[in-house]
Amino acid sequence: MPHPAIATEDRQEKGTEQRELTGSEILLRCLIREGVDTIFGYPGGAVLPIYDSLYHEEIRHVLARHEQGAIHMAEGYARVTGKPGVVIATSGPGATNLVTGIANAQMDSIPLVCITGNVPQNLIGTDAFQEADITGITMPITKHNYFVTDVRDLARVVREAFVIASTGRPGPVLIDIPKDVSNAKTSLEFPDKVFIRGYQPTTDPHPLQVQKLHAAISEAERPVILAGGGVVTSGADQELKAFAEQAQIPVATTLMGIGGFSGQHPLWMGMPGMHGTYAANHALLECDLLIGIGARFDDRVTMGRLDKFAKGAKIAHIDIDPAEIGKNVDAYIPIVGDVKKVLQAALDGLPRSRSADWLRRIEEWKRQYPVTFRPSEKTLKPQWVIRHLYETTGGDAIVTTDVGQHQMWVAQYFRFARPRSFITSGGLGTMGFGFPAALGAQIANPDRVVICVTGDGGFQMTAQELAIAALENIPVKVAVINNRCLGMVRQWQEVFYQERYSEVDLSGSPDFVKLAEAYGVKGLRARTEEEAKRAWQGALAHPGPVVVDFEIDPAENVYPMVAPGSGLDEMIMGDEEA
Ligand SMILES: Cc1ncc(C[n+]2csc(CCOP(=O)(O)OP(=O)(O)O)c2C)c(N)n1
Repeated sequence: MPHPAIATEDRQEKGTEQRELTGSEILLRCLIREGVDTIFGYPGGAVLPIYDSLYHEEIRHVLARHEQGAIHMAEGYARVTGKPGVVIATSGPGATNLVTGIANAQMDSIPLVCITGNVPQNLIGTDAFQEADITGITMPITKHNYFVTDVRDLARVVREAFVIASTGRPGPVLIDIPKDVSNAKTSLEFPDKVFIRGYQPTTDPHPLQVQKLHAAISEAERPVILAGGGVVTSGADQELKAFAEQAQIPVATTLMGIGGFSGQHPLWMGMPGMHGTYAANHALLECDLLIGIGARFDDRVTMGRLDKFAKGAKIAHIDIDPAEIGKNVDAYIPIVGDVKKVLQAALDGLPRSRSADWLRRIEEWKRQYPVTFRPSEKTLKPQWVIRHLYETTGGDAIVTTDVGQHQMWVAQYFRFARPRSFITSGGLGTMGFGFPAALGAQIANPDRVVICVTGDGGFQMTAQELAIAALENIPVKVAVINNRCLGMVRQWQEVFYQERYSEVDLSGSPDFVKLAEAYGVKGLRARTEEEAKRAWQGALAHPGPVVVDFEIDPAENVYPMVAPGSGLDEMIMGDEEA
């Protein structure tokens, strides 16, 4: 079944508004018709007509302080709502400042519609002021992109962009609009359905493949589910729960899959891979059936050592994107389809696996080798901080992170019970993502607690967006896990480069409490557990945005750890966990 917005033949269904409008007016009418309530952006010469039209429209625009901030806000918004996030930037530097966010969205399958202005078409190719070939630049990092040459195409292009961004495997779509097109006039015709040649994502699974999956499950003694971001994206958490319970299969959730299966469920084994749990990694090593669901078997899970990965297992791979099947691992049972629909189909007649002994063994691993840390009287432990954030919110918060050690500690110690609650940069590993993503997530969910756990390095990449938190009173709670260094890089230099610490010292960073206050945001600091408890309580009680600077021991490392190039059987447990 195609998406309801995709026509099955070359026929467009049209709305009726016939008055002559400019390209920029058409653009905004189309965005409103798509249900867009918030645009994140930054103006400039090439988008002046669009911003002039915006002046007359009742649509919320968040004026970020950097285009990277704007696009990560749009990503945070999209990740928690499932709706495409919308960002606008001007030509040249405005457009190129979006590039990191676009690549991030492409890697993490985030639906985005990115609108850029460009110089008028008569200046294209002349190295005009603020000219950049943004469609060329973003060709490999967008799901699709458009350079609009005729205002009469604009309404159709916007409709197509939303359909492409949000259907199949979601992703970023860019629309580059030269200034002459946004100024040109035509009558507006809304196309309701669009025909996109070659784009008909397969959503329903082949029944024969589902039968094969049933047969494999009924024979399996050591089955494992590897649940990825596709479970969250397709809204299949309830189906996955029923599937795992009915077939009695333990579940590992990848970084992107966290929240797709409750971290409080007895069948949950935690995250696998480089900083994964002993139970999840050993289950992947020893399973006889591995069911990958909306997961892409990337190198942070397999360690690139496919020779050692699930060696004795049949692999079933469920994914909406046929290009993922067979990309990293050979699938014995490939199933192309929307994860939710595949699981719904598979639940009908789903057999129980013969996993009783296996589940007992996994329970034993979980009991014997939990993710743990040694408490300290002297220093504030980051793991303790994350566990405290978890306990004080009952796990019912949206948490965004940046990239580095703190990100892994959140993945390990915060037990997410709900999907769309853990918002992190998984594929691209984008420092600077966490804070603006939290602002976007909070804008979409004003009533939920939104926490940004960030590093002192990553926070400084997009901290200028504190202005937005203050101005719009967006009550995000920022927890800076401050180790005064680039912690994850420092850890690698300690473990793999014989403690040669090269350019990881972040001396010269601002006082984060004063930085927050300079923007009109509440700032608090904690160096001990007592101070941390008090500061965090104050942060949660405060109705507006807060930055809490948790000063931790710079020598703290993330364990367990698997060295790159090693197999999952070579886990470094760390002295605390050994
Ligand atoms: C934009 C960007 N530049 C560089 C890196 C490489 N990198 C990965 S983790 C890391 C250190 C992060 O330090 P910090 O933000 O303080 O977090 P911590 O690891 O200390 O928790 C760096 C530099 C990256 N992921 N993203």
